[in-house]
Amino acid sequence: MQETKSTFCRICEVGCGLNITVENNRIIDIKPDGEHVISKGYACVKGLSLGQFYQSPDRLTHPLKRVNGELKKISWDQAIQEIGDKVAQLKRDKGPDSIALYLGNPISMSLLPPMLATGFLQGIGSRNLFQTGSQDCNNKFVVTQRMYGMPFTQAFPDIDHTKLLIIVGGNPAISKMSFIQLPHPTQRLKAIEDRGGRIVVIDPRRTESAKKLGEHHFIRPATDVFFMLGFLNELIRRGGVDGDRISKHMKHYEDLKRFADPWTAERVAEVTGIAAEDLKELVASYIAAEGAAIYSSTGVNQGGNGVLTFWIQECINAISGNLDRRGGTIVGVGIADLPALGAKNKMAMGTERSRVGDLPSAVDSFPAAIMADEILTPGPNQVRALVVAAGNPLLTVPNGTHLAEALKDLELLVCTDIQRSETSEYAHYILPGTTFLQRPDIPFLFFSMMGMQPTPFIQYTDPVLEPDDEQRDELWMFSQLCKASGSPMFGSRIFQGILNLGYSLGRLPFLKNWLTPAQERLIGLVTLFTGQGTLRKLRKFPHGKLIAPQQPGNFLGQRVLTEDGKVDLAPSEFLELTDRLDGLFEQELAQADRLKLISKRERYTHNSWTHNIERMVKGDRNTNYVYMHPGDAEKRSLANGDLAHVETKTAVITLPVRITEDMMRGTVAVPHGWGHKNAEGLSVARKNAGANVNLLAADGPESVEPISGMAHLTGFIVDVRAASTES
Ligand SMILES: Nc1nc2c(c(=O)[nH]1)N[C@H]1C(S)=C(S)[C@@H](COP(=O)(O)OP(=O)(O)OC[C@H]3O[C@@H](n4cnc5c(=O)[nH]c(N)nc54)[C@H](O)[C@@H]3O)O[C@H]1N2
Ligand SMILES: Nc1nc2c(c(=O)[nH]1)N[C@H]1C(S)=C(S)[C@@H](COP(=O)(O)OP(=O)(O)OC[C@H]3O[C@@H](n4cnc5c(=O)[nH]c(N)nc54)[C@H](O)[C@@H]3O)O[C@H]1N2
Ligand code: SF4
Ligand SMILES: [Mo]
Repeated sequence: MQETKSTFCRICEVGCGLNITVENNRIIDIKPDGEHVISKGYACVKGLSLGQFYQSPDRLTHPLKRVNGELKKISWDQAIQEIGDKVAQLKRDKGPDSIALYLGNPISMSLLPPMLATGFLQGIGSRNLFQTGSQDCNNKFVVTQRMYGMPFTQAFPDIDHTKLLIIVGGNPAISKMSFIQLPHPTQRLKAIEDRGGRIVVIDPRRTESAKKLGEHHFIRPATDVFFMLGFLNELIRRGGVDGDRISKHMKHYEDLKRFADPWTAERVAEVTGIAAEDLKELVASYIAAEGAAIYSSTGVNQGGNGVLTFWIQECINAISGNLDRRGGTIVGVGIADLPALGAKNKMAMGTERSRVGDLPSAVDSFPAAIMADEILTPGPNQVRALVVAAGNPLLTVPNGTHLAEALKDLELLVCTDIQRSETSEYAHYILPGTTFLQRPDIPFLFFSMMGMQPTPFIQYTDPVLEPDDEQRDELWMFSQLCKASGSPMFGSRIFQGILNLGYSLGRLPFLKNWLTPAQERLIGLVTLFTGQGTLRKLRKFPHGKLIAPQQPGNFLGQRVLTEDGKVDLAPSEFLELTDRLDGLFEQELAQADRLKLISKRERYTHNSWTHNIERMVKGDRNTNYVYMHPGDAEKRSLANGDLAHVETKTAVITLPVRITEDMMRGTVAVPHGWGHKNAEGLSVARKNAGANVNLLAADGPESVEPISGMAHLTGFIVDVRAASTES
């Protein structure tokens, strides 16, 4: 019998409402949910094409073990026992840190799986957590930890009231944004202009967003820190600061002012490529606007200076009086006050140092860009086993060549995924997990718990599909791994004991429905304790339920979690980091005529994992390209469609060229997530391989950004030449 169920997509942060028609556990149709309280009938091609994923013969349905180089189906009992034994042996012989976890992006969009995976690592007692935050956003967490006292305190632009929004290094039209939950972002942002406001996009590419929304300024890649500095300098010069707010709620303003003093609009223009007059006009408009905000995203985060850039951005929003103001930026309140809870329990504030490179942890994890070194560098606590939970680091972290070498060296590599991947080609065991449509959920943690929602709502979804064959959910999988390795989840014997007992008794047919520990039950506890009611109540709102709107004016003086409750405008660690800026400025001037490479996200591909869906790689979408300006192409005798080598000290990749005026001169863009030619288990992606741009990026402790450990994935120097020419 056909049945249509309302749920929400969890591919990206938006979480669009979907109506999915199912028959015999198969998807018949996916439509946007017109009644959804925030997405209101909006969904993108990725969510709507999911049905094709479920038709693929490449889906994982059984645990696999590599035996003499071949993958063989094995039972769960065997997989759990063998992995558990190996983990226990390594923990005993080489210490808990010899076991590491890489937590990928896709399951992090769901509430429980990331907690359960880290609960497994915590149970073992290992510090070696790696996660995609060091590829996309850890700079933001470390900045707000120092400025506001907690990484989970994140301000977002008050989209529905702002008069001026400056978007730096984000492309809402394609990515649908990050650190703010905004379905149909272009429509929602367009409304700013319709109200007579202004949107300005700062990007080395004339992006889809720049074309649809407002004005655009090209910026030389990875010079955003100088743009922000020039902005700050001009803001102070023009007296665009709110002295009252500063003296009441902030500290170290004088240090900030002193530091900004030499960075005039004229000076920074030399490296950013944004004319001093344009910057001055923008600052004047920012000051004049009744509510303005600067927002930045991965184009800044991944550029090697994400900490300094985001810090200065936050200072601009704060000292101008726009932080915690209508039309400025808002620090939302989630269904739970995660920042306060986190501060009380010292969550994500760890100060561990990595074994290799002595780097600090950020939000309790180490940079994924040192994972290969942690595996390959001999000595006590060397990583010997890696569990990859919904990740494909081989394609998504810098220098996949080095990582491949490291993965080969591991004594144990376990990948849990929904299909095979480039990373799992090196795995000893591959475990079939569930997809988000097979799990119950509430909206993404950032939004439900950190309140980064312009229109707050709560929604509960039951699973839409049952697991197929031997697919298993993360609660079962990680609790079984914990049990088999003798390491209770979260290090709690009580919690593990309850899970064990539940699963054992749940085997008895008449108790099955009562005692099987289900993810639903845990989520039910979360909704109950956060005052959202029982799941039974929430099920009455299948399209979501609006909750109290976010308000400005309740953060400063009330929810700032630094010791004295004041916003720290100049944390000493950041001031120390500014020593590097003069050198960087000189370096920029010296390399002004070199090409820089930037990232580019595409409408049809999601990081590395949607390339096995036929529709996503149809026609000329069958590869990634090198996008370049006509002038840069001509100089290298490259015509549209020619093959070009793109080269750094780390590697050379070869791709067809696309010539476009949308690129800033001196900049080339290559989409990431490609390079599937060795993916045995991905029949479609393999034929539409493209090349892995991250082979060009450097890894290792020297290559990551200080403090945040962010990988440097955009804005680095490359050489491009026709593939027909020899080097
Ligand atoms: N279709 C699609 N959507 C996605 C994803 C996907 O892979 N595909 N990924 C999802 C994920 S995991 C995330 S984290 C979000 C990210 O969401 P966004 O941060 O919005 O990501 P991008 O679309 O890559 O936008 C980054 C922009 O930065 C620009 N840029 C690159 N280098 C620089 C620089 O040095 N300075 C400046 N000012 N700009 C620069 C790029 O040209 C690009 O326009 O997107 C999510 N949404
Ligand atoms: N050059 C460059 N590199 C980048 C970026 C960039 O902009 N430029 N962006 C970075 C960003 S923002 C991110 S977030 C990272 C992403 O990095 P990763 O998380 O490592 O990679 P993904 O491609 O998102 O997906 C990882 C795997 O998860 C699997 N998967 C999907 N859904 C599920 C599920 O429900 N359960 C399980 N078990 N597995 C599932 C997929 O099949 C895939 O194999 O990449 C980063 N890398
Ligand atoms: S915008 Fe994001 S959440 Fe919405 S359908 Fe597309 S991928 Fe899914
Ligand atoms: Mo991301």
